[in-house]
Amino acid sequence: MLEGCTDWPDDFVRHYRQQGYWQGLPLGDLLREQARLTPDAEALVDATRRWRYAELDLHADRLASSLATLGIAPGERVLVQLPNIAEFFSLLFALLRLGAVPVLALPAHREHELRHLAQLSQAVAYVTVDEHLGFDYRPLARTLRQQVPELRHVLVVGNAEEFVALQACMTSPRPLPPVASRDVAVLLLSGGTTGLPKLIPRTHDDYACNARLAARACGFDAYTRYLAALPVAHNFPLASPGALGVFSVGGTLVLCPEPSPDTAFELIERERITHTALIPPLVQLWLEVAQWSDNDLSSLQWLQVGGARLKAEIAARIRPVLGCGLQQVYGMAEGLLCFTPLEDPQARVFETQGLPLTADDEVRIVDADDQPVAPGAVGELLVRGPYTIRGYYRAEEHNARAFTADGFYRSGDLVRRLPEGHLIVEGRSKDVINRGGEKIPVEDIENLLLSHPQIRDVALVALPDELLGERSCACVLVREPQPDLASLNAWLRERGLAAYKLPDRLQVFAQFPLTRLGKVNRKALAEHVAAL
Ligand code: OOB
Repeated sequence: MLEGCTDWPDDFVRHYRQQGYWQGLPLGDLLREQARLTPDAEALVDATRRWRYAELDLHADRLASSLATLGIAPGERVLVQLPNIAEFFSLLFALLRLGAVPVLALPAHREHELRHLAQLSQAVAYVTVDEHLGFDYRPLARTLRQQVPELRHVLVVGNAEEFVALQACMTSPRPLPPVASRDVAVLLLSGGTTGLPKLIPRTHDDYACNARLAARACGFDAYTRYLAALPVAHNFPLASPGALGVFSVGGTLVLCPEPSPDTAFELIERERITHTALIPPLVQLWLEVAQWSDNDLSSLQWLQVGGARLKAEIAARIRPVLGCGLQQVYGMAEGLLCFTPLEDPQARVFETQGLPLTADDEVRIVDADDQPVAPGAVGELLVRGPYTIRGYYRAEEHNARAFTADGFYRSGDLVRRLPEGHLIVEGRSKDVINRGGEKIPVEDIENLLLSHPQIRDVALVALPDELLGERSCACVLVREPQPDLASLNAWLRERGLAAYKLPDRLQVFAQFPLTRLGKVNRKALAEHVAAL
């Protein structure tokens, strides 16, 4: 296994294989197999292209050969920052076939995030796009290359300027050394941990299991036409079941460049979309617009919603307004996925976040002393299973806290379980703000703010919000002259922070309320600001 990753103990490996969770096939073969079975079926549609399975397969092979010729070797990491375009998938499968490991950054990430990811992963290459939604990624590539000299290659989709054009990497396919299914396939970004964002190593075996079984739980088949409205670098639209779930059954993936209802509704109508996935604030937006829209959304069968808690009142409006069923999804890039079963009664679907995907997802709900809570009581969810990691990448110290001695992942989510096993997410014990599904790592932003000359101390807290569920507020002790929110955010942008992490609000304090242990009392701070 890749150095810096934690493997499952042998008895678990045996069990997961015996039960058929791990099938011993590298993810690159998932596409190969589909291309063999249904070469002419439509695999992928984006703004300008329609690729059949055989074409996607060939594009991936050619790109894999070109990348090998460039000198990218098995096990090396490649930082990938691509929007929802066809090349995301030709590149993903190329890297998987090569045994090189993609590090999947989001299009919204900027210098602050990318530098950290490149350094942590010791990436040898960065792949991006010329422009997307009005942002030019090439200056970012230049800065990154200066700051991270280990980045030997920069490849750009579109007008590459001084960099290598990805579309020119098209040598004829040649045989590549085999890839082991037990090895790491991708490094995903964690949404929620203390300190700087962590990388999540997902193996071929476990990630294929994730996608294949999720596709089954969601009723995907060869007739499924899935709209990827969320950025496909995220685990939800990528593999839960998302794109990889679609490919595992020979369905069609339609890539939406951005999730606005205007763009998405056109595609739903034109492409006869059957399934899509959203985070809760987008559901509200879609519901608003759908009431006035002329688009025909009648092909839509299921809307999957996850990433943050969906309010029951909003859940109840989905069928009347959009005309499709709701499936709640509670998941995490670290592994565990829960889905409300398709046949569940409405009340259960509105009120719960579903059942764990497999019988071998071992869920424990514990109190502050790691003791099981009474049935039905709220506690922290700990989980272990065939597609839940045993450790973050190169994070030995953090892993000692984030995992129990017997290998359970501490999710930091507060949940309760109904007698039938459905989980309900009630809150959180980890230091993350969940801004409508987008996760803000509190400590990272606080450290950045502490380096501002006018800020003496800071606590970033979550405030309740109608639309997003939570918004961020920077509570600060300042030096004169006091900064205002606009100047502070301009300063954070200059440091290359992704826009969704910028504080929504700034509140200046003379002193912070403290807990009895002398720590900043974040709860009191948040309550104080919310009441202002
Ligand atoms: C998904 O993955 P991440 O890694 O961005 O974030 C995971 C965290 C969870 O630990 C939980 O705190 C929160 O997001 N979350 C939810 C939720 N789904 C995720 N909180 C309440 N209700 C839900 N339905 O967000 C993710 C990954 C795969 C599928 C779906 C979501």
